[in-house]
Amino acid sequence: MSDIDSIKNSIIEQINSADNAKTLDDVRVAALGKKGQITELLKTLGSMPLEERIAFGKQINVVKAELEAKIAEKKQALEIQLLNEKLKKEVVDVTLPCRPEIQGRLHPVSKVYEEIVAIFAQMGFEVAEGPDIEDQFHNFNALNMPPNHPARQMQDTFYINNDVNNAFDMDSAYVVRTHTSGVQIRTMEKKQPPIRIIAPGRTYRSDYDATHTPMFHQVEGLVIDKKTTMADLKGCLYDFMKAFFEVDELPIRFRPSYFPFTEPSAEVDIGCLKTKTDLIIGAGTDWLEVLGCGMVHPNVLRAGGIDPDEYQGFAFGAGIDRLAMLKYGIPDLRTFFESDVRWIKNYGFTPLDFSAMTSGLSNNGGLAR
Ligand code: 2U9
Repeated sequence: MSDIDSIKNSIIEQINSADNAKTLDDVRVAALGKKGQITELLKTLGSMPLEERIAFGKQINVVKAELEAKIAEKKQALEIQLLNEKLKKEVVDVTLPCRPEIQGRLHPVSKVYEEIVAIFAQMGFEVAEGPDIEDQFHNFNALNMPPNHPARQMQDTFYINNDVNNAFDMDSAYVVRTHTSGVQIRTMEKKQPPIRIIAPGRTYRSDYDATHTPMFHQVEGLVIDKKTTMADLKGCLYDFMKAFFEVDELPIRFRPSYFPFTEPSAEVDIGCLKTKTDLIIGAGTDWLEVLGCGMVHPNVLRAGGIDPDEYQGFAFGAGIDRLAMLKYGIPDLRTFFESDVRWIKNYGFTPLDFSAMTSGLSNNGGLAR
């Protein structure tokens, strides 16, 4: 066996027996580093006669490439071994029962979601759902928001770039829905009136402070029939508010407002008492904004395939998270989505006390806090 072969075999043996990344790297440096065995051999080439230099040079380079490949292979094997050991150590048995001191809690948003569904179900509404990723027709155009409408601007809406060539086209791009209104458009496309639905779900806008998070929850409602009027809208929302806030007498006022998808439009306030530390709903002389609503704009009915000369309807929208903050006295919206176990212990609900109109809506006795 030539000298170079025995050097190679000895290095391969060292590579094979290295059992961690540090030892392997030491072997690499000792063989291929600046003063490594193979590098030293290369240095002897200069003093050789030409023919011998060519042949020996070739031989060393082949050995060098072979050793580099062996080291890379071993490095990968060691990394996989390390990962497998880590995974084995960190394995979690998800079938184990929960420890009693960390019993699961229902998030206030889930609780309020259930309460809202229970109230509207009692009134004969169906729950409708739709995609979180919407096309611009269902999120904007059909809602009487033509291109260049301020609500479509970049700072509010998250646009999705799904072009394989990364060529972003603002006009054809999909969006993550800025409201659940696309669900109502899709319902109108599928079904002629009478329509009586609520559309609760996640919505997304580029905004972040104590009362805004980039993902939030909305519930919207839509009622369409031959003779649906603003009086029906007022009665429906009044009954909803009283049931939701669990008060028998509730001052409520409708303030004229503007939304592109409704005409006339209104914002709804409820009477309350604001003190330095408390908010009491249904008492006092202060007002609190809780909802937006109006009669569905004829252009919106038409976009959904419904004849505005035959049918009319009302719609409303509210923030579920905001309703949860008001009902359960939670001051900062950002804390809702931080997954802090202390927060959910404080503000969460026992999961088995489900919300129903027949058994007391919020099950206050079952409050986890
Ligand atoms: C269709 C027709 C009309 C839904 C409506 C509002 C008023 C409204 C806001 C409440 C708080 C959004 O989360 S929020 O910022 N919404 O004020 N929403 S009317 O109107 C529709 C929807 C769909 C087909």
